[in-house]
Amino acid sequence: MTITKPEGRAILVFPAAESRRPVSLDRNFPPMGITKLATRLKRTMPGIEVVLVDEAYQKLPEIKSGDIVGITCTTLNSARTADIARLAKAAGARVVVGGPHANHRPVQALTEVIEIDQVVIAHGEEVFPRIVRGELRDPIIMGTLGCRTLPEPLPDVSLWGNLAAYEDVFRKGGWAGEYADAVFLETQRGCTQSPRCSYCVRGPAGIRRIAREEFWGIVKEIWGARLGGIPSKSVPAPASPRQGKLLIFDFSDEFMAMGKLRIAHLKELAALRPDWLDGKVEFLAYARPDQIDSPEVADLMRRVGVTKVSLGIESGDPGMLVRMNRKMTLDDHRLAVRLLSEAGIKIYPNLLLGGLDETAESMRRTVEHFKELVELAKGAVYRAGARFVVPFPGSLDFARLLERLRASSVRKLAAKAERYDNSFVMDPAELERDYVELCTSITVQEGIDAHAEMLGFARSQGIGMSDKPFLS
Ligand code: B12
Ligand code: SF4
Repeated sequence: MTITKPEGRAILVFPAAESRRPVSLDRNFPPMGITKLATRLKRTMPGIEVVLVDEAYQKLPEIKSGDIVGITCTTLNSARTADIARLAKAAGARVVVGGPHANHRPVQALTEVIEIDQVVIAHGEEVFPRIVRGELRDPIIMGTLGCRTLPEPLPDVSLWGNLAAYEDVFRKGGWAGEYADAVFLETQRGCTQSPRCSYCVRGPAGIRRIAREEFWGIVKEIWGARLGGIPSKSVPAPASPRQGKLLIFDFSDEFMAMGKLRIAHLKELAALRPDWLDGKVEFLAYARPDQIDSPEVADLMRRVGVTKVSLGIESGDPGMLVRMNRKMTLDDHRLAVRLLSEAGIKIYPNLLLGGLDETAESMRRTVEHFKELVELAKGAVYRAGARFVVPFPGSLDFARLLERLRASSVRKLAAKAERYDNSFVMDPAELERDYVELCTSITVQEGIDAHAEMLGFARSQGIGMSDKPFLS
């Protein structure tokens, strides 16, 4: 393989989210997508200068002619992505955009923001070095969808320098009382059930997971670097030594891609787990309730070290669950909550307000279902979330919104469907509001009231909950 050095630097940016309402910008670990891209680039082209920028904490450096600027675009930062692209192009840089929003708007990105040179769909690790070297020149480039193992399972976080800004967020946040440190780990990419939930933008992305034989070695390296005093090339040590437990947030769509084979996968993982990790490392994983369907699954998760589960409940109304394409029942929710609680795993139920054709009655059933689950969990619910649906482009709910706009007899609304369909830069708060107005029978105020009732109940039970129901 020939390694040619491009003229300038590779500047990889996670842009600031722009929204009228506050969103959870606080991260106690750097954005993983651009960290993985930078890792692969450095490993493929060691001579290249890579600059990583997380606009939540760092300023964009002065961009120069010959630089290549790579941007992760989510719907929340699409406006800022366009601004950075313009700035970069004016300075003479090449502009490449990827990420969840760009994945679903490649043509719109190139048409609306002519300063964007290339858009990458799906995972970028394999294609990005080739783009930097000028080998891939098409405006739309297909990244990798699936193959067996996850690329860069342990990315080089040291490329960020020290993690002081993130450590500060951790110190001020809620986890600091319970853990000495918290880091992010992606154990798997893609959803074993996609296309499934109507609000999701992730599939189809193929399934890639950390090779099981590598899993505990990676966990050991992270723990060693952060708390064990064992230097690592990839994970920087904290600014000052700490003592206590490490929380690993597995932000994957599903912990180690359990899918139908979850018992076999978990057994294998549990069998390989080194005993010395006891009391040192815990995992927070995401799960669908219908996957926690036997005491064996819950016990195995606990044995592997999962102590907290973020559980997608979404609605307490059977009809809403069908419209959200959840393919599960209220009894599945109840069983999962009972099994997790019995296995000693804490639960974070997530709920959604304002799904397709939500009514005041269906929302009431969600409020009651939430209360019922908290009682069933017998103290195991430690936090909860409830927010309005945002129909992000790429989701079934976005397509439904366009359908309703087009079917409207109001000409202005039909024109709005065209605008949404053709736009790259979008205002998520406007999408959220339009969805409530056109796709539900509730008002925003009714959603706020339902949230307030859940919040009051959560507080009375000592359960943490965000005080707002808005994402954007
Ligand atoms: C972890 C996570 C977070 C963490 C971030 C922690 C961290 N330190 O990274 C936290 C909790 C902070 C967070 C916050 C939010 N998140 Co979030 N988050 C995720 C999650 C679960 C994983 C993201 C991730 O790192 N994936 C793994 C990496 C490797 O993949 P990636 O980022 O997509 O990058 C790859 C490709 O996209 C591509 N790529 C990306 N950028 C670029 C750039 C170039 C140049 C190239 C070539 C390729 C490329 O290559 C990368 C490597 O393969 C995703 C869902 C998911 N499974 O992806 C949601 C997701 C990204 N989040 C989402 C949302 C909505 C939010 C919040 C608004 C939530 C909130 N309540 O406020 C905030 C907003 C944050 C912001 N500033 O935009 C949505 C975005 C939807 C959209 N259309 O924009 C997602 C898709 C989940 C969902 N379906 O709703 N999030
Ligand atoms: S929300 Fe989760 S279960 Fe649903 S399709 Fe997306 S990743 Fe899969």
